[in-house]
Amino acid sequence: MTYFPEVSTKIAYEGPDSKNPLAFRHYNPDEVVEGKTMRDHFRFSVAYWHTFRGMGGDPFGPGCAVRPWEDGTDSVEMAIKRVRVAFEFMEKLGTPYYCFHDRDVAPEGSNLRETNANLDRVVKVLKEEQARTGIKLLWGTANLFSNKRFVHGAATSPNADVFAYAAAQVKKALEITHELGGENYVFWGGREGYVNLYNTDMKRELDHLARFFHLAVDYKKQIGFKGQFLIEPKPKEPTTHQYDFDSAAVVAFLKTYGLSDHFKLNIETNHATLAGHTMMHELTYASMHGMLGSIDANRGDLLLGWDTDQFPTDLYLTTQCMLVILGQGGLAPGGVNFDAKVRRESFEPVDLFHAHIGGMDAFAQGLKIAARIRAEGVLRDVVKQRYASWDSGIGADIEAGKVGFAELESYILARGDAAPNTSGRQEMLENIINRYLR
Ligand code: XLS
Ligand code: NI
Ligand code: NI
Repeated sequence: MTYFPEVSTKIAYEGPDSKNPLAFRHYNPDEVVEGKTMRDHFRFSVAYWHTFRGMGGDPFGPGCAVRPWEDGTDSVEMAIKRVRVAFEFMEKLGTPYYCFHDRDVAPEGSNLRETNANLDRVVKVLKEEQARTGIKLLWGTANLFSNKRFVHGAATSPNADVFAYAAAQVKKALEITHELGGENYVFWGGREGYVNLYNTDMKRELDHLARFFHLAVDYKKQIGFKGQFLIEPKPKEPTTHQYDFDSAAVVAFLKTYGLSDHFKLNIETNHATLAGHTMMHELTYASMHGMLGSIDANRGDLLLGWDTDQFPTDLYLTTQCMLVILGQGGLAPGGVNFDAKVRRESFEPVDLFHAHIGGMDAFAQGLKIAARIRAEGVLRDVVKQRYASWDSGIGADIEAGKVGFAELESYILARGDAAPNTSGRQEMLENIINRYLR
């Protein structure tokens, strides 16, 4: 049985000159760049929710995706069939990883016990397909935002029962992620934030969120789960203000509550831009704290102000991502997860292939460009030169903590003024980047 007859064999690498739209032009899994294969650089992952559950609905109309395998039910049988579809797709595409929310893979029952039993039946099949194909779980997560019980949030709900429910749900999600050999576990705070401050005790909600994470850390230890915990920042949507606003807010939160040893960050492009940052900013901020764990690769639309989750195709973006990722020596055990969906207008199954191929190729090209920039040291030398005043003399003394305000005053009084500044050369640097962009 094949669910994707348009793609008869595995998508192959055909090189930059290929005109075959169902081939890779840059992603060559075995090609070694900076001492590592492309497969290991990216650890590409498919997002179960968008690719196998997304039907293209938007606020103005229902989805119109053609998915011939769907029977219109939300049964466990359908969920199991969908697992076979998913693994056929990923095998043909050649992505080594996937990610899911508990509720993407199995339907909810009428109570938690039934829901968990549904999940167990599907997890058995996921495990079977993982063993058959060698495809692995990059991360699992719990959907703590769709069900109406989470209307006011989960760990930050004003209702303590909802906190308890969320804890029970994450407990189970951790168990199945562990069972499936998941390499990470993600917390994205779907409705952990507020819509207005008139009805919100922000301090109490943040304390609860921290308590929730401490409980998760405890349970992780208890079951011997060794995967990396990740928090995925997002500034808003669905809430007006989401507590995990951006990298800086998450790092500060983790440090405030004594959690920073247990978490890293999963950074998503479209969330960065919603926060008014570039992806490069968010990655750099997390990385400089040793906390860049994984990325959700996508992009927003320049003209739309919401989380459109488009597939990444911009080479400036992927080059910048790879500069930061190479700069910290890689992402493992994290990876590059396509938290991205095909446009509503791209409704045929084969569009799922075109979308992922484009994203993988854009990242592969970004990797090759970033590696060339690094090999020639153009940016490194510029940065080093720009901060040269800190390498000796007064700069070195300040960094070493050897001087105070009084000594600095004497130093400047003796010189009369600060040494002249040098140009930032932004335009020259942009021109240099363009030289590599091919
Ligand atoms: C939504 C988030 C979500 C997380 C997983 O905006 O990106 O999909 O990645 O819960
Ligand atoms: Ni998102
Ligand atoms: Ni995401």
